[in-house]
Amino acid sequence: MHDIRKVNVMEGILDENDHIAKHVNEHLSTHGILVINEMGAPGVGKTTTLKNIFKHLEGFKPYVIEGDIESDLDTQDLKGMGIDTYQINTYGACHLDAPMIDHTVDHMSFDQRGMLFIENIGNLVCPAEFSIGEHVMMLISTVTEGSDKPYKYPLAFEKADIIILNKVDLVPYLDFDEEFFMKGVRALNKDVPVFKVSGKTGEGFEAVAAWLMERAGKLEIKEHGHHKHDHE
Ligand SMILES: Nc1nc2c(ncn2[C@@H]2O[C@H](COP(=O)(O)OP(=O)(O)OP(=O)(O)O)[C@@H](O)[C@H]2O)c(=O)[nH]1
Ligand SMILES: [Mg+2]
Repeated sequence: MHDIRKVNVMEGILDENDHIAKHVNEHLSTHGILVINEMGAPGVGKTTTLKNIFKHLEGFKPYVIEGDIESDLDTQDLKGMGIDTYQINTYGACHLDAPMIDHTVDHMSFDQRGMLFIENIGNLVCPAEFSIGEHVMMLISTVTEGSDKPYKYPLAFEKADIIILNKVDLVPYLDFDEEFFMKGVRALNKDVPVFKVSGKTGEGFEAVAAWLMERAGKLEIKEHGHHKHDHE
């Protein structure tokens, strides 16, 4: 009995979250903003990835929401580079949710078409369960975490629209098995693009930025065609 009630409550929370996520998605779509939910374990290079992508964005202004349990270190870092960045602190919660994003977006002004990058809480489990209004779920994985991660943490890999495999500069020092990694990814997500990059050398990010710009370009065309409900 207790178990059944628990499930129902959880479903209610997810329904309410998805409802607000849809609202956020529609609101930002009409402003010509592509929303990217960036996920990955602590220290995989989420902030480093953003900085590297920004170097290659042309015609799209980057906006950032930083999610952290505590501190605003990443926000200060990005603000120092002149990036429009807003901080959310969850003080314990292991993921961002749609109401948090909805509330934060209300305080932001989107004066140019662009991309809103939301760096989720460093965690490979909880963020994958909650939509926050994104058009694109971007998962950061690394060669340092080991090649078995798709098998152990499948949901994030299954839901990803794009996977970044970071820290490839460290491959010579590790025993990362790329074939095993890719086999795990493909079993969950047949067509997801996987980009190999290094936040240290900057290699690979031009292609990531190009992929995002193409995706954002499609959003704009759709807007002009009056298809506001972009939920690919
Ligand atoms: N060698 C190497 N180090 C990297 C690479 N990318 C990031 N790092 C380092 O990894 C550490 C963590 O990078 P961050 O970008 O802060 O990672 P994060 O995922 O944003 O971390 P949290 O926000 O704390 O979860 C930093 O010391 C980076 O310099 C890479 O491609 N190669
Ligand atoms: Mg970070």
